[in-house]
Amino acid sequence: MRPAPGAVHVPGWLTPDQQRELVAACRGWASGPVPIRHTRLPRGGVMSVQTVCIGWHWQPYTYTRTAGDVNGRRVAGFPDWMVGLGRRALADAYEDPAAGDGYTPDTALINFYDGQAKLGMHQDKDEQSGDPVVSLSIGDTCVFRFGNTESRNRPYTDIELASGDLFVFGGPSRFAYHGVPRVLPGTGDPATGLASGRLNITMRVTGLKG
Ligand code: MD5
Ligand code: FE
Repeated sequence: MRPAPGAVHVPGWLTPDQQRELVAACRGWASGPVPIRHTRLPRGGVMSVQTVCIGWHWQPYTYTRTAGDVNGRRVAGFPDWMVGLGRRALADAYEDPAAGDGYTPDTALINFYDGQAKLGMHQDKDEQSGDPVVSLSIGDTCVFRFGNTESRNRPYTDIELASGDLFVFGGPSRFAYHGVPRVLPGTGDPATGLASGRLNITMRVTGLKG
């Protein structure tokens, strides 16, 4: 499904085994050198989503190698196997075996949503690269709001993202506004290892050096 140019939704892309392995890996990162936390916003707010980063540490609105807002430690490295997963995601989404060639994501934001968590409409523009974002969802289904590049307001399209779904945001959709207005509790399969809630992994290319 292609909701917009460059945006591709591939339902059920991850196998149950891959989902379980990703949940286990994310659990390790969540309790790794920089534990998962509710990100604080510069104006005093706190995000309802909990985030742990690998490769680079994101905080609004910058990427650093160390987590100055958590414990000052360096985040875990971005593993080669995840680069491979990102390349296969692009090849499958764009139905072009070469589409992932040269794609080298160097950070992932791993978001955990409990039943009440939401993500307001925003753009991802802290990266110095227009390379695609690869999004993987596991656990409870959510309503994902896919907007336009002009403003956080209408027109937008609400799409359900379920466990195992791949979404690639490339081309003109890379800088579209988007958000998660709600999670649908009880829709996930505990066999993934997530008893409740939603996990979303987004791989990105920061375009940063060092
Ligand atoms: C999520 N995460 O479901 C989403 C998936 C975030 C975030 O939004 O910033 O952590 S990533 C969705 C995304 C990325 C880049 C572009 C667009 C969507 N888009 O154009 O809609 O937790
Ligand atoms: Fe985003």
